[in-house]
Amino acid sequence: MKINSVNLKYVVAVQENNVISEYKSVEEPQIVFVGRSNVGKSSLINSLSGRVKIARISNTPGKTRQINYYLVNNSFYFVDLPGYGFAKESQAARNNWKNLIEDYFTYTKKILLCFLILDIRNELSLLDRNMADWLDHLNLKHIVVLNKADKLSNNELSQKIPKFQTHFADSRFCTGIFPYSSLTGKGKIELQKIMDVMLSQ
Ligand SMILES: Nc1nc2c(ncn2[C@@H]2O[C@H](COP(=O)(O)OP(=O)(O)OP(=O)(O)O)[C@@H](O)[C@H]2O)c(=O)[nH]1
Ligand SMILES: [Mg+2]
Repeated sequence: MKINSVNLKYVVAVQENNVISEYKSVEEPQIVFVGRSNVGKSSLINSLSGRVKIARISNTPGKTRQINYYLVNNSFYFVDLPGYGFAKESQAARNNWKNLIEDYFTYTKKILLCFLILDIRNELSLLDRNMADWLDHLNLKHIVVLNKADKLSNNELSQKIPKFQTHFADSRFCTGIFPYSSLTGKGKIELQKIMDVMLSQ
């Protein structure tokens, strides 16, 4: 897939506990990026887009606290969801996150694919498990992206990847698990091919 243009088109945020419902009007097909805070969702969007700075990244976890819609090639959206499991967050903020995400999945009809992003160095957390189960429950195809693969040696990678494969072996809608590095571009060709297939269907 050749990406010619990527533009931030909509931002949906929580205000005073009420979710702005603009996303209900976003009808175009969407590829969604979900995962724990700081795993590299925004970096993955930048990497796949070939743009260094389209999605904001930061060393401070919890950077993306709203839903950002990036229009790609004027035809579909990359959707950057706020990360879960951000430790320094109030209960109210967590509830807002939950409402926002639940509404997103409830009202968005054309989700082509989800990228569930994990940090390959970490174990699968309960929150990751819940998210994966939820995607299965919603009948949403998802690809597990084991990001930050540049942080591990080849030997460590060959031990880690099968462990994650075991975790997702019973998942009905998980259609692939790929190591990735937004830093080196490892795995990019594989994910591009998957997106091409989804977009052509
Ligand atoms: N080494 C390495 N660092 C990465 C990679 N991807 C992201 N990072 C770093 O991880 C940190 C978090 O990246 P973000 O892309 O902001 O993560 P996020 O998941 O969007 O975070 P939130 O918006 O807070 O949920 C940044 O310091 C990135 O530079 C990667 O593949 N390799
Ligand atoms: Mg982010």
